[in-house]
Amino acid sequence: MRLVLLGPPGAGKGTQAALLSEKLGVPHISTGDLFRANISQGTDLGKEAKSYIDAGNLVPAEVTNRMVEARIAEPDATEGFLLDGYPRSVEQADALKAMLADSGNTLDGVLEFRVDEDTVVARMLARGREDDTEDVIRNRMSVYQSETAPLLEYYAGQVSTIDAVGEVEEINSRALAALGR
Ligand code: B4P
Repeated sequence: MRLVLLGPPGAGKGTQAALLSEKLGVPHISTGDLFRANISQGTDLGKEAKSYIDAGNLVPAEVTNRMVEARIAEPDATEGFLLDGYPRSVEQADALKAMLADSGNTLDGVLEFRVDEDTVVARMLARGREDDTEDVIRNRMSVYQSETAPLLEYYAGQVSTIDAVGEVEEINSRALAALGR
């Protein structure tokens, strides 16, 4: 099963992806986690990504696309994956389409986690990651609206919208139901 998880920053995509990955038996691939691992290991990719992440801007698409292409080519992803936080722009979505076509695959679906802005800001302030300051969060929200929200139109007909306000387990049940599980 090849799925894309969409939703604003702090919508709980990472939280839900971890649960879904276990239940569906496919790897959880989070571009945010991959960037943070590169930053903590001090790799060239991490050095390049850090300033964008600290400001709440998107890391350039060519860097991100290359990283994802390498990750989905790994053996654990041949039968499927959950993409969390990727694609985040139409340019990235076009790149993903080309990557999948190269391997003779297509997407099986897109889950949109829908939640209001006040809830996500409160969740992220409570989490307190380095890029979770109020200014940076507001910028990430505005980047989401301009760059990522157009993907709902891009994937029209493939999107299942999940109400992402509530308890984690309750939201997980909604996501599984949307997938017919
Ligand atoms: P991400 O790591 O993807 O960060 P996120 O959108 O904030 O997280 P998510 O929606 O997964 O929320 P989470 O489950 O953690 O991106 C960080 C940065 O990396 C971006 O700003 C960008 O710079 C860069 N980046 C990433 N991907 C990129 C790409 N494709 N292209 C370019 N740049 C890219 O949940 C948030 C909090 O809420 C947690 O504390 C969680 O415990 C809590 N929570 C979750 N569900 C809850 C619930 N039901 N109730 C209460 N709290 C809940």
